[in-house]
Amino acid sequence: MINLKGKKVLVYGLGISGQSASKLLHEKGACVSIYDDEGRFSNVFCYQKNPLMNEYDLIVVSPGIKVIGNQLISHFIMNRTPLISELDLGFMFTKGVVVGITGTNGKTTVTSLTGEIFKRAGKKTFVCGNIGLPISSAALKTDKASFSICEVSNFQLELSRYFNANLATILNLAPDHIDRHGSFEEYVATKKKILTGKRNQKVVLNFDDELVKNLLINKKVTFFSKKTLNKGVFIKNNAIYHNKTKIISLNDLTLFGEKNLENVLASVAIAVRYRIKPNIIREAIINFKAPRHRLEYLGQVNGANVFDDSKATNISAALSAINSLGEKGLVVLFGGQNKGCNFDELFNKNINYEAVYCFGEAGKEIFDCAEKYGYSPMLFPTMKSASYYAKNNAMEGQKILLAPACASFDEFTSYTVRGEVFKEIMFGIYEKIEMSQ
Ligand code: UMA
Repeated sequence: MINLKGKKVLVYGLGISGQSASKLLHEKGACVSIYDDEGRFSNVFCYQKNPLMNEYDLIVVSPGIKVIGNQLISHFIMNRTPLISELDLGFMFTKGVVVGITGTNGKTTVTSLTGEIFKRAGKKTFVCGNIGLPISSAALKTDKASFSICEVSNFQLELSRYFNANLATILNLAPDHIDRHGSFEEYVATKKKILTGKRNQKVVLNFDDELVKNLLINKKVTFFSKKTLNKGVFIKNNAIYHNKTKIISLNDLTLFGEKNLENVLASVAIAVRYRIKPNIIREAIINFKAPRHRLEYLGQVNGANVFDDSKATNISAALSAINSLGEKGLVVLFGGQNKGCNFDELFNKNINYEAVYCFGEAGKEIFDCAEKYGYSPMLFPTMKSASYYAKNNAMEGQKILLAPACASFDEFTSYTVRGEVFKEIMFGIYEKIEMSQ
């Protein structure tokens, strides 16, 4: 743990992470300055109008700030001022066990479910990180007996040097956030930082993901798999097993789809590493309610079933939603802001989509790609217009799926808002809001 008393620390970026970091630093006696490129905090007394003019002992960087090409960060690197991520700061002051969960898809579900299992086992549990509660906020509440179940994003790992979770897991790896990292290789290298290689780190990896499976040769790895393995956490006789012990029958799972099966396996693999009893794990899984906007079943419109997977912000997540639902009667809504991904994979698998609606900033690119593979897509300026069209043309037997394969920021402030608006359009509420404004 570092001594921050009297140290001059600049917090860069004042979203929820920066604010939590500032509070923690203040409580630890640091002399805190803040800076945000948007300048909207310029009235706060410790705001620095021009941080380039000052010297600092430490810079704490918020996850949303892209390191490459950032003038301020380059300046501090040149000056040899230590830079750490908010994740590092929070970790340094977290007591007890830290479980770090990363991967391209499923992080939030695994973090929530694992948290529920640990809580049910009577452990003092903090569910934190990218899921919404910054680790800096949870840190000072932890003690030796605590378990911090922390969702870790590649953004948080980018500048991280000290985060060393007692248990680390990478759930899966597929192209995502290429716009931020420059290449898939760089993205994978960033994710891999969660596996510090320290001797006592427990590691949980996905045996079914070739890239993840081969990341580490470590005796302490626990693998999880949808196939039957000799040991680890796996499926046998229509049930989830840990080695020879049956944990739960697949018939008792309440989460929907193949991807969620992987998520449950991952949470079980984490729980068994801390010797949580099978009946506790089982009860937690049965009582778990899936986080919103992840292949969430919304209901029926004109006999069509409607699903919201607004969280599917990359190709692999969208494909996994499609695989879970099956192609019969599938009407898909793709679009938003491209994160540097190539859309071919959505169309080169011969999936028999009933209709493809493309929208937003990346709409034309997706539309062209779909046409290239012989589909007859339709192009809409926004998700809202595509959703209205899907609703007005909904028919019995269809499955209308919002799985955009893109970020939401061209039209919305987050994937959550996108999902809410989709639901509101599909079920009428949004029309009322618009009309009354
Ligand atoms: N800012 C700058 N300069 C920049 C970029 C941003 O000054 O170049 C400022 C903005 O003006 C704003 C602040 O930074 O005032 C925003 O900070 P931030 O983007 O780091 O966001 P936070 O509010 O701190 O939220 C972050 C995560 N957001 C991102 O990583 C973009 C949240 O994940 C996370 O829940 C939260 O910390 C708590 O840990 C969101 C996310 O989209 C949900 N994550 C990505 C994902 O899941 O794919 C990685």
